[in-house]
Amino acid sequence: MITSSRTIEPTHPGAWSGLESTDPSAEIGVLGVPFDGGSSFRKGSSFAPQRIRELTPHIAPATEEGMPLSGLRIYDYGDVPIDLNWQQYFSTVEKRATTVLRHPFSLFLGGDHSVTIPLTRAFSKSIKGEFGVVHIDAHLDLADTFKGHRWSHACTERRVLELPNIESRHMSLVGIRSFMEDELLFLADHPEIEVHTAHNVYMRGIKNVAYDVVKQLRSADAVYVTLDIDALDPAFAPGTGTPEAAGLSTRDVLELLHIVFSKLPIRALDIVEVSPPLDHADITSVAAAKVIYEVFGWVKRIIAFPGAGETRQ
Ligand SMILES: [Mn+2]
Repeated sequence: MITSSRTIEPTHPGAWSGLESTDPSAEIGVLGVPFDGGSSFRKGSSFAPQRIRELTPHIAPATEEGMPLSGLRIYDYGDVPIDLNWQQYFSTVEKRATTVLRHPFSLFLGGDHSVTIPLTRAFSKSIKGEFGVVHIDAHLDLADTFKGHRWSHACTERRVLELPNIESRHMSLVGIRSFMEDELLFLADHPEIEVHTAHNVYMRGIKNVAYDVVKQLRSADAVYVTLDIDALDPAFAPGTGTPEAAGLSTRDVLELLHIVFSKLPIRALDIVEVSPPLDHADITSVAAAKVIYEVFGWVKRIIAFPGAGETRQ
């Protein structure tokens, strides 16, 4: 007979599975940006940083292929407290993110997708040379304005393309399956922007798409990845404000990230639009957490301990 001493208590006490560190030289800096004032439809993403952190004591500190995450240190800066003056808030987010970006790798937890605007502004200033963006999303977020606003979550990548050290050919969008008319006009003027629709991913397979992304961004000096959880099919991520049917699987996103992390100089990731109040049984937060822990594994292998070896095919 096999007996188990396991209980429902967390088997890995402490946030981030016990990997949390107060050492400023920690490999990973984390910052929560609980702002959902840029959402155009259903809100609730302001609760995501808290919910994702709450889940982490229950997650084993290892990758899905069994590589222990021990030795990796995570410095959590907490959340940027909400300010009712959103312009002031975005400038505080940018300032805080600048500090976090001193770590070899930064993880930002939204919030809605508008938070990527101040985050990429900080990223743009923090790197030497040109940067590129991998935007994984159901939506392009390339509107110049949306419902009268330039800082809506539908305008994120238009604002990113206004930054001084990004060329539009260094933007790759994956999982897209929703288009607005002005976005289509913008894309017609900018054929160098790479769009991989969800249909394209389904037909060609995520591996081929991932290698196209690598090819597109290879000459960038640093890469920022932004993951809108609505890139996933609502079956995998129902808890989000603007769901779109017929999306990517969690597996697609993990395989895509695995390839781009191993081939491109990725220095930061944000995960946005997880909305715990709209979720069911934490499916969406758990998907976000899975992605985060695999990213931790890639950071350990690629940035923190490059000799740790490859465990995946
Ligand atoms: Mn989206």
